[in-house]
Amino acid sequence: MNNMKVKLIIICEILILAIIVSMVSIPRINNIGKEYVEFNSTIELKVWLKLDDTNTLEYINNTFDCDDFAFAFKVLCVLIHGVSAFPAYGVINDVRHYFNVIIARDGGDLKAYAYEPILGRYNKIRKDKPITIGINNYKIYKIHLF
Ligand SMILES: [Ca+2]
Repeated sequence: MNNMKVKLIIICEILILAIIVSMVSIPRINNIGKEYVEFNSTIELKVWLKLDDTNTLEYINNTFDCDDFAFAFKVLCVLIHGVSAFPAYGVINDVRHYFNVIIARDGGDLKAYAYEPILGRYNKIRKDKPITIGINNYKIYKIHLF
């Protein structure tokens, strides 16, 4: 079986699993009218990210790479939790790298996290600081959210 067929089967399995999970637990979309839905707390976010196994998918260079991981993770977040996980890319030394931006409530504040679904690692995004994506610090001068 070629790699493309394996990828399609994995994606179909993820979607079926996400649909089944979403049928047994009602998505918590409680912010209708906003352009995003955040996690209710950073604790909830961290528990969910610990359970996420998107990083177990096989990375295939130029076929199933960073953008595919970011969009797959977005689908899982929307279907399973009813929350947003924006696929985003940062331009780093003229190279795009895709990751996810996730918003979580932290008391009365909102915090943004950069999630690297390839590695399953997250880091808080801090104003005027380089963004750490996975294990690398990037001085991203432009982020595009989808
Ligand atoms: Ca790709």
